[in-house]
Amino acid sequence: MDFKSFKETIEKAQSIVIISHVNPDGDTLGSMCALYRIIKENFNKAPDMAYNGIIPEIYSFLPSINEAKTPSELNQNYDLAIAIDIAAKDRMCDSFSIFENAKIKMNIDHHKTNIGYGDINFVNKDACCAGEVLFDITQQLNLVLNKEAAIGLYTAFLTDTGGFRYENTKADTLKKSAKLIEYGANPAEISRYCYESKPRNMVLLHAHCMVNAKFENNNKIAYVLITNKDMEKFHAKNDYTEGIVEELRRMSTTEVSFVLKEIDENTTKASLRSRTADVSKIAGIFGGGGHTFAAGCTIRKPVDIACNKLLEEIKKVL
Ligand SMILES: [Mn+2]
Repeated sequence: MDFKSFKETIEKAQSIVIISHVNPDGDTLGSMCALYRIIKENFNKAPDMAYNGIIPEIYSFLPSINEAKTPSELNQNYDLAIAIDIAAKDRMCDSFSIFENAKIKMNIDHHKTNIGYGDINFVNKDACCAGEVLFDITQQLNLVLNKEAAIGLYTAFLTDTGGFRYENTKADTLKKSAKLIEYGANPAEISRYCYESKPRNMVLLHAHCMVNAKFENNNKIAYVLITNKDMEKFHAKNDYTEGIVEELRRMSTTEVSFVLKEIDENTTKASLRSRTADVSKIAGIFGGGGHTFAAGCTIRKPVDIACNKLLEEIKKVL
C-alpha cells in the first residue's frame, strides 16, 4: 500500500467527507470518528461525516459522533470522499452520489469481497477491522493518535472481533489494541458502552426471537424471521436486531445461522453467520457479500419466500 498517497491526498483536498456504511456498526462508526479526529489533529482540517440509517444508541459515546450527518444534510461536491468499512458501493446507500461526485475517492476497508472501487485503495483483507487498516496508516506515517481517535479505533477492534473472540483476533490485534489503550482508550468503559448498555426493548426483542427460533438439518441451521409486526410490538428501532444472528450461532449445534428481517412486503434483509461454511458466497448469490463467517444480502422477495430460497442455498453447502 502506498501510504504516502494518504497524506498527499488529504493535504491537497479542500473539502473532505468520510462515509460510513448503512446500518452502521462499531467498526464503521468508530473508524469514521477516529479518522475525523486524525485529520483534524494532523492536517488541521475539519472533514464532514456521513451516516445512513440509525446510529445505534450504544455508540453515542464515540467522540465527535454528534458531528455526523445524513447525506441530505451535506454538501454534494467534495474534493475527497473516504469510504470506511464499506465492502461494496451499494452499502453507501444514500451517500453513494456524494461518493461518486467527489473528485477523488478513497476506500479504506478489510472485507475480502472489496474489489478496490476507489481511486486510492487501502484494503487489507487480513485486517480484523477497517479500524486496523486506519491504525496501520497512522503508524506508517507517524501521525498523531489522540485519546479521542484511540477510543474510536479501539471500538472498531473490539466490536469487529466480537470482543476479541472471533477468528480475526490475532496477536497483532491485541498488540495494536494495547497501543490504543496506551493512547488513552479505556477498555472497561468502552466494553460497558458496547455490551452492557442495550435498550430494554432490544433485549426483550432478542428474547422473543430466541423463543421463536427455527431449526433445520439436525439443528445445524438456526434462523429466525422478524416481521414488521414484531418490530412494532417491541417499539424496536432498526438496529435492535443487531446481535441476534450471533446469538443463534452461539448454540453448539449451529453451523449456519441467519436472521431475515422484513423491510416491506417485497424486500427482505438477510444476515448470515457461520462456523464452517463460507456464507459470503451464499450472500453473493443474492447480490450481497461480506466475510467468510459473517455476510449479508437483500432479497427482493417476501420474507417467507426469501427464507425458502436461502434455506435451499445453505443446504447445498452443508
Ligand atoms: Mn468491519
